Amino acid sequence: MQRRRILQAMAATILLPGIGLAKAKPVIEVYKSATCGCCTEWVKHLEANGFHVNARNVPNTAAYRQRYHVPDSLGSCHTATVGGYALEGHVPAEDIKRLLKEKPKAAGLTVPGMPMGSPGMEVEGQKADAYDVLLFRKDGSHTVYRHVAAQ
Ligand SMILES: [Cu+2]
Repeated sequence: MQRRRILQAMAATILLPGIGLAKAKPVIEVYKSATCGCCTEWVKHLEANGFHVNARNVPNTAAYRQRYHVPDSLGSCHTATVGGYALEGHVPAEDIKRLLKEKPKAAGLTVPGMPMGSPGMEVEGQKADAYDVLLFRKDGSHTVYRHVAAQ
């Protein structure tokens, strides 16, 4: 009986902080132009996957790429930040969750350009292109974080 009570107490201390974390959804700050429709669709994708999003319309998105060390060659339509990382373009929510869990040494994730079929870039009746989610560093180097196959 004694042993069981200790185990219950341990379970409570292990589980309770976890419940607290699950409630506090990570906030993603998004910088986009006012006319960007696919940016808004990406924001909806994030919210549907449990993120809180603060989207701001800015006159010059390039300034945010520069601020958050996104190489020009890896740029897309919007820049965002979460948990000290930058997110460029139509990065899928599942990769953001993995990023926040694994916390790699990097500046952030980017999906360069605007691949057809990436979150926010879905077009009815259009096939999804293959694309890479890239992990990039402040020095401009990058590696493939995940390859997404064509569909
Ligand atoms: Cu876009």
